[in-house]
Amino acid sequence: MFEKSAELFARAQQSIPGGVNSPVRAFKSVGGTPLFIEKAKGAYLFDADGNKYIDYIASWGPMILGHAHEPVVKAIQERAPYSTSYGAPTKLEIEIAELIVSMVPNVDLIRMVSSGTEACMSAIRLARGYTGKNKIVKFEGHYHGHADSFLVKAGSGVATLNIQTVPGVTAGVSNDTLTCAYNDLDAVKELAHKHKGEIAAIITEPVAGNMGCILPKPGFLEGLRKLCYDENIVFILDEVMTGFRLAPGGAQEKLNIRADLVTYGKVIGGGMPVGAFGGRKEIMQHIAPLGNVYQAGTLSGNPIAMIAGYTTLKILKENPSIYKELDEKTMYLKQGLEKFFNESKIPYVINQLGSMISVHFSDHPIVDFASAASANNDLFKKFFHSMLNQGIYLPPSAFESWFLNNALTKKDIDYTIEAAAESLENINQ
Ligand code: KE4
Repeated sequence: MFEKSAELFARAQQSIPGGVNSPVRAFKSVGGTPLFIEKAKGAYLFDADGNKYIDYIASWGPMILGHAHEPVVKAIQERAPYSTSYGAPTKLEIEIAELIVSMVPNVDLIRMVSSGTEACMSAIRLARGYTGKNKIVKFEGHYHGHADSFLVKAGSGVATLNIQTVPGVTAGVSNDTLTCAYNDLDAVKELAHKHKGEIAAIITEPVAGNMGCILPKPGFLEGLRKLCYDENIVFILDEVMTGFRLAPGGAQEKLNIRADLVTYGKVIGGGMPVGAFGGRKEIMQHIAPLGNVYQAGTLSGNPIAMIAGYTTLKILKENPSIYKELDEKTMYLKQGLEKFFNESKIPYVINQLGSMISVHFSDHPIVDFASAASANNDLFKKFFHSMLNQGIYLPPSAFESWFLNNALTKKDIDYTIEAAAESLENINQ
C-alpha cells in the first residue's frame, strides 16, 4: 500500500535531513512512513503508490478552495511566460495589497514576505522598534514560525529561567520571550505587571491551531486588547492560519477584535510561498525604507506567488458564500463524528470554529497546551492510521488543527464519518 512512499522516504533521507523539508511532514508523532504525494485535485490527494485520500490538511491551510483550483492554475500558467521574478516592484503587488486592505479591518499598510515565519518575525521586530522595548509575550503551544524568539519553552517560569528549548536559541533571545498559558488572562496581567515598561508586544493566534484547534475563552482576546492599550504594548494577531479562512476579514472580523499588527500566510499565497504583515500606518511607517526597522526579501512580492494569492483572495472576496459552505461542511463533519464518538463511549473533545476543527481523545476540556498534551495521544495515533488506511488524510499529529477545503462534498464527509466510526471500533477493541 505504501511501498513507493517507503522507497522514496529511504532515498530522501540520504540527501534531506529526516527526509523532509518541514518536520511535521515526517509522521514522527504518529509513526509510520510519510506519504509522498504525486498530485492532487480538488479535495483529493494521490500518493506515489496511487492511493487516493480525502485531504483534511489542505497544505496546512492554504488550499481552502481545493487543490489545483482552475482559475488559480490558469493565472499561474498565464503569468509564468513573463518571467518568474524581477526583484523590482510590480502592479501585481499593489493589486494584492489593495485587495487585502479592502478585506481586513485595521490594516492601512501591508508588507509582503515569503512565509508566515518571516511575517511574524518582522512584526515583532517592528513592535520592538516602534516601542523601544525588548520583551514579547507568546502563549504556550502557540506557533509563530521558527524564528528564534518564538522557539522558547512554554511556561513563564521556564522562559524566565532562560532554559533554551531549541539548541541554538541563545539566552539573550529566550530572556526576551515571556510565555504563559493560553486563555489565562490573569497570568498575562501578572507578567505585564512584573515586566512593566519592558514588553513591546503580545502575539497570539486568535484561534489556536498549533496544539489542535483551541478557541479563545470569552473575554480573553478582549482582555489582551485592553491590556495592550493600557500598557502601550503592540497587540499582534498571528492570523497565518485564521486569516481569510474564518472570514474574509479573518479572526478580526469573525471575533470582532482589532489588532495593532496582524500577520498572514497560507491562504494569502494560494499555495505559493507568501506571508505578510500589516497594520496601522502609525506603526507600519517605521518599516524601511520609510523608517529604520529593516526588513527585506529577494522574493517578497514574487509575481507568480502574487497572482496565485490575488486570484485566491479575489475568489474568496467575490464569493462570501464559500465561508458559509465551509462552516456548514465542518459542522456536518463535527456532528457526524460526535454521533459515533458518543456511541463508542471513548472520551473525546472536538473543538471547532469555522473550518478549523480538531479531535482530542480526552475526558477533559482542551483549553490550553497542558490540557492538549494530557489527552490520550496514543489513541490519536491509532485513529490517525486507521483513517489513513481508509483513505482519509488527517494532520499527522494531535497538536494540529484539521483544515477543510471547499472542494469537499457531502459524500466525502459522509465517507469520512463512516471511516471514523470504523476507526473507533478498531481502536476500541
Ligand atoms: P510558515 O513559516 O510555516 O509559512 O508559517 C509559520 C506559522 C506562523 N503562524 C501560525 C499560526 C502557523 O500555524 C504557522 C505555520 N503552521 C504550521 C502548521 N501547524 C506549518 C506547517 C509546517 O511547519 O510545515
